[in-house]
Amino acid sequence: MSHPITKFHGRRIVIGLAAFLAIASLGGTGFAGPKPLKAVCGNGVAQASEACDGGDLRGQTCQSIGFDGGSLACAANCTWNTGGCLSLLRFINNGDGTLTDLDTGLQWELKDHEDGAPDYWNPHDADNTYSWGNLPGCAFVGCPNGTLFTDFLGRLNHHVSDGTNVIFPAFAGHSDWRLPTIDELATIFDNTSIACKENQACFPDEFGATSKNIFASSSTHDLLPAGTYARAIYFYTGYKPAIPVASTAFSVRAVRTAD
Ligand SMILES: [Ca+2]
Ligand SMILES: [Ca+2]
Repeated sequence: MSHPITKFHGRRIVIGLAAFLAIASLGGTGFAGPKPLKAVCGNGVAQASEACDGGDLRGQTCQSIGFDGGSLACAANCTWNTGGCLSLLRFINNGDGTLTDLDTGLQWELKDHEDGAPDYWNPHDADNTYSWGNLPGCAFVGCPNGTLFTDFLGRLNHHVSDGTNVIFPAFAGHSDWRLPTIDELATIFDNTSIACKENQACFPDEFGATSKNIFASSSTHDLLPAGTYARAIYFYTGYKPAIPVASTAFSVRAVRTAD
């Protein structure tokens, strides 16, 4: 006949062993060594192939993954949300009324005083328009004697020196400003810019104040008589018309090759 207390103790031992085996079979005790955790998107911990999870960005920022700056976030599917990151830098504003395009190495003139009223004392006034050439007095058909050259570029490149010291520096310290070729001008037509969508001035947003009309290039068209039509771009559509060089309707944005 068994003792009641001994019998009670035996049951406790059996129940405890069963519980141990049940837990061990779930792999949760660690007795068999750590097992890799299955990645669960949404648990706030970036695991395995998850780029991120919730607030766990793995220590990354917009800049560390190649953007200029801004706020990096994590999307619901544990991939980067770069909507708050700043786009990659293309233009540098030089702080002297110009900006430099790192893609092309061209330095562009910025415009100002966009108010519908031209001011020819200020060659940077966005509302000014000029003629290209073939005006009376030309030594050859289609010569560049329009106000683009004699007034606009003349003012930008005006430079005074006593032979040793610069008395009057040209615009932004350079006297090699020129009209862009048609291909150079086309590199800054940007129909994805906010300005283009809002008011059809299809320059990159970094360019700010501007006309949206016919911009002259230094290139002439092959329409005859040769040299009497300039190649130009309508900056509200991107269309490239041939405009008689004697027209006074040309807007202009000067360019030079950056140092
Ligand atoms: Ca996770
Ligand atoms: Ca103006």
